[in-house]
Amino acid sequence: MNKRAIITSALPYANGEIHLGHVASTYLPADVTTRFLKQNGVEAYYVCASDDFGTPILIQSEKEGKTPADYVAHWNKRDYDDFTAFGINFDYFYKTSSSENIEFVQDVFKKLNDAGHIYQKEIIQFYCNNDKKFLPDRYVKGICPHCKAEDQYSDLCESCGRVPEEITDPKCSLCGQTPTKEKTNHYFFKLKNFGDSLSEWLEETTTLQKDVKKYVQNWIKSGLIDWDITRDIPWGVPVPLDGADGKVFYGWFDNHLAYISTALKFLNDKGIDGKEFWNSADIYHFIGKDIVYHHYLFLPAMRLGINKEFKLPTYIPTRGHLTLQGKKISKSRNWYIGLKQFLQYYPADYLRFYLVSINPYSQDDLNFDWDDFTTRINSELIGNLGNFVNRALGFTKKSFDGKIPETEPFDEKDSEAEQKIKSLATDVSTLMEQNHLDRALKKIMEVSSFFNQYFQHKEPWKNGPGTTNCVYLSVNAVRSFAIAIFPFMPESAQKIWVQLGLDGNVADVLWSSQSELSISSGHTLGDASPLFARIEKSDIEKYKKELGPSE
Ligand code: B3M
Ligand code: ZN
Repeated sequence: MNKRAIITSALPYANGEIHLGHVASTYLPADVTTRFLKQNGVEAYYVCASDDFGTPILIQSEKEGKTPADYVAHWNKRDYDDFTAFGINFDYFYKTSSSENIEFVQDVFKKLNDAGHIYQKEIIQFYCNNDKKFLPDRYVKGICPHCKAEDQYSDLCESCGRVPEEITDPKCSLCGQTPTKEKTNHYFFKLKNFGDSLSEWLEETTTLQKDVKKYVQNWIKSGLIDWDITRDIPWGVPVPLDGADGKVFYGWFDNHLAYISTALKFLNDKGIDGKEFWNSADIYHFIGKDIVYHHYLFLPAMRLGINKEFKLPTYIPTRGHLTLQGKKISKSRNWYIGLKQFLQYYPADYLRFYLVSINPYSQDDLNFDWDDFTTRINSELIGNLGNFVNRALGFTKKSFDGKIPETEPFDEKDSEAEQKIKSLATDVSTLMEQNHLDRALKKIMEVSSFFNQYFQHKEPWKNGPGTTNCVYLSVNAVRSFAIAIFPFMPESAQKIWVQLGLDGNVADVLWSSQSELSISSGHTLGDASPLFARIEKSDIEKYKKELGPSE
């Protein structure tokens, strides 16, 4: 394992609240991974930033009568607060509109320009005579020229995932009228130049997700197109060239560079050589499948274009979209659950447990379902893990006054239980290292289920032979689970830690130590308190009714 890592997740647009769809595919898997790496002694830093530029943000700030800077500052703070309440533990959360990022982006642009990867071209821009404005990106809808899907935005086809060069049958997405065309000068990045080097990089980077790689390779084979990287709007990183007055970079030119500029800012402020760290670390960019094109082509091509001055990604874990009760999430149709709202219903760990459980390391979509959520929390989290913790600790409290008794020679069942503890760290980390967070969590739950059966089989309440072994092994298993579940459910892990009467923070305990039986005879447990509370069906029915159009 590389002893250094930088982890990022797709930067949230500073343009609205974080909802369950956002956290499922990127922020939660990134947070779980970072916590796991830190437990393994890796110097890992999770950095993120709000994505502040772009046309939609400008328009929205105007609508609300705010300056764009004030508008994004509001969402930057709100998003950060919501993430924090959900246990997303960024080492640093910054913004793409930071002076450091602006300077960095301009610097990268100059280097690309000097290396001959940039050219100017007069282009025709859509203009809406009704709305009296240029219509970049999401302001034009039409038919995708690649896959012929209808009703697609001009900056990204949601059906085939490609960025259409020119959309067919364009319509203004604000008023529906057919726009006219106007001439303007734009700067282009020669993405076409990078076909071979991108292919090579994909080929040699064996840590990248196989299924995603395959179709990106196909895109390259079918021919890349150069990329228009400027816009005629007053909100963005200014193009640092004479004669480019009033032009700014397209948001997708500057936003992913904030992964680097934010990491540099954070590391340099800590007194670490940021660039040296970046280039010796494993680089993880967690994303959702809708931005594969940007992260597997634009981002690496730009780093290749500046001679790999900053290392290319080691991992780009890509996951599918979350649907809600089987339907596509939509804010306008009120078919979504805000993160903040959800956390008023249930603790963060319930949602973390559920979303990891249903989220494979693949691009398959996943579905949040209130009934499934209830079942998984009540019968798996509470019925299995919570039940075992309560039984093991509760019984020790009641029958041994909370003090771990002396053991006797182990019988076969005891030895099997001991072996489960000893192999837990490796069994789970193998899956974690392969990004199979869902399977890793499932593995822990399987071992917890084994211990429930073990406890049941031993019948310690009868106080027969082997009772003390059962107590000793069960309490040690509880300690192992606390360490193992920490990346997934940090709050509950710490609660268990305190109930075990152990000092300090479970966060600081080495991952491998979960395979030790380090709670010895004579140790006294802390105070017990209920870990989880069951979900009531009646509440769920209420929450279901809050979705959809309000009558
Ligand atoms: N702000 C959000 C998205 O398209 C976009 C991500 C930027 S990552 C550099 O999911
Ligand atoms: Zn398409």
